[in-house]
Amino acid sequence: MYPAVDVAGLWKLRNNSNMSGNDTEIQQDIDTQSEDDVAEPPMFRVLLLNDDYTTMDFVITILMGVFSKSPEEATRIMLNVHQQGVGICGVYPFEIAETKVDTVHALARENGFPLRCTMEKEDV
Ligand code: TYC
Repeated sequence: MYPAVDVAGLWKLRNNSNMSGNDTEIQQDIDTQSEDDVAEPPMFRVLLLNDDYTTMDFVITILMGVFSKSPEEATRIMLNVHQQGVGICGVYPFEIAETKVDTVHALARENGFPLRCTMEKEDV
């Protein structure tokens, strides 16, 4: 007895061996696009802004605790923000950047500081 299903036909379908040249190109375009989408999520810079009231020690503590910087790197970034007005704390996917901004604001308010933090999309 022969099987009720066309095994050879299904095998061809599975291997795309029945595709015309044009179908194959379209399928490759789709494959390439979805690979790019998965590989490169948009990234966001998290920026710290200077003010006249937040203590240097508090900013260093934030950079170490929220952005995982070493004491030396945290001090360098803090001084850069103090002198230039703004500085980059790190670059993250959207939701992580947003959570870090919220965490900085929450810790600053809890401790009575007006420290501000913002995020901006990186150019692709
Ligand atoms: N300018 C603040 C001071 O002199 C220090 C400071 C640095 C505040 C960085 C905020 O993001 C900041 N105490």
